[in-house]
Amino acid sequence: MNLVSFPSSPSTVAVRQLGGRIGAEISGVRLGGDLDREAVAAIREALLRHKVVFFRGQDHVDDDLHADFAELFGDLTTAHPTVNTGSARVLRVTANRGMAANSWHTDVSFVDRVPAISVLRAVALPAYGGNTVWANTAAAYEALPEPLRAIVDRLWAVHTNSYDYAQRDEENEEPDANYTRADFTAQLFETRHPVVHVHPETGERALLLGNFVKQFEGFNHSESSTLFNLLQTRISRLENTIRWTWAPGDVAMWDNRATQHYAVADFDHEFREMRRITVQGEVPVSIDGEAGRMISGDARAYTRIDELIS
Ligand SMILES: O=C(O)CCC(=O)C(=O)O
Ligand SMILES: [Fe+2]
Repeated sequence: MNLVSFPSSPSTVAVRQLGGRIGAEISGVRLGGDLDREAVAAIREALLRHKVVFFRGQDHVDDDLHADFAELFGDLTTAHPTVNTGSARVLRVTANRGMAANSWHTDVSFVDRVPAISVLRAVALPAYGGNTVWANTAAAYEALPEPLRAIVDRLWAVHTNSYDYAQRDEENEEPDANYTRADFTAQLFETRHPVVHVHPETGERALLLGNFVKQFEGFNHSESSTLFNLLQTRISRLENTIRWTWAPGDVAMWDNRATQHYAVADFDHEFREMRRITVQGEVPVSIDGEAGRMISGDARAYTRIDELIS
């Protein structure tokens, strides 16, 4: 049998900046596992610079191509530390009651090895609404006034999957039609992370917060809440964000180490399905070089995907 080797698909990656602080659209690339090294390097560079990048017209992408593409950027995680949505690598995010991940978060920040990159594709879209918004947490840090930086530079937060600062809304008790809050918290994870971490690729300092934060070390609950709101408000101010109106075939890819995101729950009872594949990250490290550490739970299986896919 002859082995025919196909040359990798020629791509001319074009990057168009969409916002002053965050967001770019990438064209000239057909997503899959066969991109050449130059294309992968160009996408990575755009991602690190713009924090979230969007690809349009990727209707050919299925779960396998989605995973093949994501894997060009690093080893994958399992779908989720606790939620099993039917596939080892793909997290299905579905909603048919107008609910969504409508609180600001960094994905899976409650484990030690916070994912590096998330790649999300639209599978079924509502007729209206259901946008997703991303915020740049490195730019938010940069914009902090000096006295506030002095506090956060040495501040540590406890992140947990059983707590959600933003999820105080009774209506949104079950955020997703695909799994319940009980599934989400089936196993308790608690991890302490520096509020300011040094990005392992860019060296930038970025705020690591979001709705999995339970409390700041050294502050009581009410003080934590005040400080949390002060910082979160700076992260999510509109100038620091980009809002994406999804079209079929769209894929978004974000640097989870320098962003938070929020899915807007304004699509009534329309059905919406997104699928996410996640690239493994490293343990966040503080300005002083101290790494985050798990307090409860064991998340090692989350990054040992090879044992799950045979
Ligand atoms: O549904 C969305 O647009 C985003 C959901 C989400 O938070 C995620 O996929 O990480
Ligand atoms: Fe998310």
